[in-house]
Amino acid sequence: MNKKQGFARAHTNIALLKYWGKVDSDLILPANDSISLTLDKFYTDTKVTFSDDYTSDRFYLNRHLMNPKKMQRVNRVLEAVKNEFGYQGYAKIESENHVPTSAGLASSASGMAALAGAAVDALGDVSDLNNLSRFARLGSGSASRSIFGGIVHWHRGYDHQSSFAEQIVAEDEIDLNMVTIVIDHRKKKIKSTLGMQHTAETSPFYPAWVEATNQAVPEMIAAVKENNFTKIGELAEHSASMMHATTLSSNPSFTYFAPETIQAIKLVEQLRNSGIECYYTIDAGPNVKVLCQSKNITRVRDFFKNYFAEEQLVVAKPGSGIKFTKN
Ligand code: 2P0
Repeated sequence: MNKKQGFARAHTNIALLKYWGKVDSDLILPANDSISLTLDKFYTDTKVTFSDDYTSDRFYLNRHLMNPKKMQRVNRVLEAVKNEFGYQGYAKIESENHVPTSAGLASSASGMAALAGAAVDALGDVSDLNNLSRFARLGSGSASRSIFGGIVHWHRGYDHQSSFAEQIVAEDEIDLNMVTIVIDHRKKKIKSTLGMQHTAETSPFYPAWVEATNQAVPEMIAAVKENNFTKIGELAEHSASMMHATTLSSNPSFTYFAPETIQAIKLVEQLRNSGIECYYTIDAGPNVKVLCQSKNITRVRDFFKNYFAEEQLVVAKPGSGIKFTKN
């Protein structure tokens, strides 16, 4: 049996300047650039085996076989990689998620990045990280950023070739940490893909969102390169607020916020006003992520322990880019 095997580990990321809406939903070309922080603890390990003997592609997530009908995004990545390397057989994909749902983080970014990396590792050369980023993007937009460690910039581009991510600074060059307040760890009611599409189609604020985000990109890049925590935090908080304003202004309107989301926002403001510098960011769900410097992680956690259970508070630090071994 002629087998080719590849492996990759990719970490999740949290957007500082958010991706929210596409101009092309087949290629996953976003309306605006985005910038993210890759996180250390949460990752996906994926092994891909190609064999001429297989008769279909199969995907095992945490050892459970995925329904082939739910494999469209996996197939998009696989087909693109197979085409690039001229491979005609099928694949067995074995993926282990180390992104506990209880951590309030999504796993599609690390999952699709690890899939792209392992598939390319099996068939060809993994040294072109920008190309891995393009393949990951075809699975999930935010996955394009999970190829790299530290702080990462996804260029929106205008076609498959020009839409990929790049590292701005490495994980050891930035003092930026995240304390997640897990308000609800259940699956979100309105998936990001649908939420962003509805917003882009119906919010009169949407063009302003795109323009404001693209304008903030050079400011965020400069702030990151200077390790200017205040500026990074202010830009990140504003980006999250603007993104959530587009959902409120869509028609029919919706919000990802729960009552405790507002409570946590107010507490972040209170803590900041008391002299402990921190900023919030929020994704397509109710959980609030608090950005802070290393010296304040314990103080931030201790403050929030007064209002939330200890298990609801999850700390993450900057993480590394994709790896092709387990160590
Ligand atoms: C982000 N989110 O920049 C934004 C902020 C959620 C809020 O990227 O449709 O799962 O697969 O490209 O990548 C989540 O969206 O969406 C996301 P698709 P994805 O992190």
